[in-house]
Amino acid sequence: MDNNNSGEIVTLSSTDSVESDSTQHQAFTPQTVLRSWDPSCTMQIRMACIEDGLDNIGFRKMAAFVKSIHPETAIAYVPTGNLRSLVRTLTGKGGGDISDKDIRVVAEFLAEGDLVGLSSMTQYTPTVYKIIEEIRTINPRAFIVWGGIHPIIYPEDAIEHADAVCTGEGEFAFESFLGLIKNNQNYCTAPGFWFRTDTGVIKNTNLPLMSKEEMDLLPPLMYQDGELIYHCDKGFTSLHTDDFLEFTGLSYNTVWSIGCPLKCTFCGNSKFIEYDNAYRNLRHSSPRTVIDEIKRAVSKHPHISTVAFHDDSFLALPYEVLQEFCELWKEEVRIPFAVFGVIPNYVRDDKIAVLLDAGLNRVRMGIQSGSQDMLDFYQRPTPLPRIHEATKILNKYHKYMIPPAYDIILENPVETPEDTRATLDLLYEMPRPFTLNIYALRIIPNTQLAKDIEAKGLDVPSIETSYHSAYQPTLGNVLVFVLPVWRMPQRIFRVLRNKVWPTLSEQPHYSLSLAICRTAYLFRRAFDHLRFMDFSVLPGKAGYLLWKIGVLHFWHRFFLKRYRLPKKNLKGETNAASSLAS
Ligand code: B12
Ligand code: SF4
Repeated sequence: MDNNNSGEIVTLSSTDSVESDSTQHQAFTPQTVLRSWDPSCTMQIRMACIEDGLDNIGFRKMAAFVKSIHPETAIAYVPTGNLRSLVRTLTGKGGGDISDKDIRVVAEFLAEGDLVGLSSMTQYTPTVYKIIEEIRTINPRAFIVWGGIHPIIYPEDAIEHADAVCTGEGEFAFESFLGLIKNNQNYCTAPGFWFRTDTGVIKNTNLPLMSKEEMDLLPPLMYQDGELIYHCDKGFTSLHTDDFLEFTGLSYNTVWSIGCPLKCTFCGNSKFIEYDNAYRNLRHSSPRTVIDEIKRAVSKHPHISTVAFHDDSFLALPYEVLQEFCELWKEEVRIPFAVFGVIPNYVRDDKIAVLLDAGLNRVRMGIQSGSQDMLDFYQRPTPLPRIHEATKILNKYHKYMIPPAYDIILENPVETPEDTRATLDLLYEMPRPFTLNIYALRIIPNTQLAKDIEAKGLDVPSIETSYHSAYQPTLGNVLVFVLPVWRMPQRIFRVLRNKVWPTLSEQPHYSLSLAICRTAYLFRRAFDHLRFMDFSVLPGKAGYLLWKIGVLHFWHRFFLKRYRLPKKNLKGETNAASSLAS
């Protein structure tokens, strides 16, 4: 499609990449937007993130960028629930849904924009579909763009609802898209987007991945910079500090490095790498930039007492980069931080030591299964001996850290009895203390795992079904909850593990035992966080009050053991830190 300077639309040239698509939309065609938008008027952009929390890291990056290039942009968060709510966690309820009435109010707000930008993961797609539908009825001329993880992983689905979907990093793609609209050029040529037109879907390729230098130039993530938040039944209000306390407690959540060298079949990464193999390489802004981002957040919320890095493979960063980061951290930030997305293959003693010395207080590592066959099925090149080694390294520092959390996937229908039991064996032998992030297998549509499971003719719930609410009450699952809390005598364990069967097998159910053991496991986790006065998973005002009256500071200063790196390592030697000091 092309349009001339007067804003008239001409038909697509044969060189435009159009694939025929049966999808048609009655109310909208891109032409209507081009005609309706008068370049002498200021275009209003309204953006919203539909997810069950306030982390929204990619959206906040994107929103900050859009606002920087187009100040007439209103930004809102629409939490569908509270991912860290204590009640929801204890009752095993998922992220929550918002009512049709709420959807209408959200849509009314968004429909005031000429351009609407939505962002979400796959879990929230039913809500996003409804919001889009409502926007159409209120303002059929609004042009709706959908970005975030869902359109990246499953653009074929997202484009059936939105007018355009962003299939990769959003910043420069959107800049180019907006530039084309503002210059009355054919915006359907914007890279990194798919467009739905009357004649089919235009699929443009993504821009090259952002370089480190470009990352340094991006504005910092939106963080209480005039955004709005939607409260069910109450409507939109300005985002307030209390909202952060409610959703993220005393923590600040961010992502520094992007990319992961692996491509496990259940993970979105398999898709990112399919688009661009360069996604395997870690890219990150300079340590200076990320430290400044965190200092900015702390200057707004001095109560921030933990920073959680959700990078996919933080420990794959080179030692020298980590060291530079740690030196800045110790000088300028000086609060505990947590590293998630740890891959066993990259756990190195010296890296853990340098991070601990700077303030690391928690790690989360993916294990997924104790069966080599299952790891192979997930195409996860993290051999069991490497997993053992990683847990030992982490355990060496257990006095200085909240017990590490290991991700485990349960309920894979492909498992044999030996596979299910192998995971229990691994957990039984693992050095303690540790805790687990226990996931029942869910399928992210359009990933390799989705294809593998379909090819086997099996049925696994999709990602929209909560991970945490629907554990099968099998003996195997009960034991998974017991083992982080209690290492039972070996004889009892041997007897019990031999009675374990994969989820799909006919077997007795232990609903009450599962509920009791899960509650004990959750209490144990909460207790471990309280021991470290860590309020990153315990949202609400209690942590804030303790911070305010100085308890947190006192506790950290006088009760917690701090790891100190031996002096020779501080001078830049990269050998393993062997001696521990408190
Ligand atoms: C950080 C993170 C979290 C954090 C924060 C979540 C958040 N909303 O920021 C926490 C811990 C809360 C979390 C939880 C969950 N997560 Co998570 N998480 C991630 C992780 C590791 C990084 C996301 C990120 O920030 N990337 C960096 C940013 C820069 O990229 P981005 O988000 O894609 O944003 C860019 C573009 O999408 C685009 N963009 C974004 N919004 C918009 C809007 C418009 C209009 C446009 C044009 C463009 C655009 O521009 C952005 C900047 O370049 C990803 C894995 C990954 N590599 O992406 C998984 C991932 C997103 N999580 C996933 C899942 C499944 C979950 C959970 C459901 C369960 C779980 N396994 O932990 C929960 C759900 C909780 C919730 N609140 O919704 C899946 C999502 C799969 C899917 N199809 O939905 C992923 C992909 C991991 C995986 N298993 O594959 N997660
Ligand atoms: S290691 Fe983690 S982030 Fe990397 S592909 Fe596997 S699951 Fe995804």
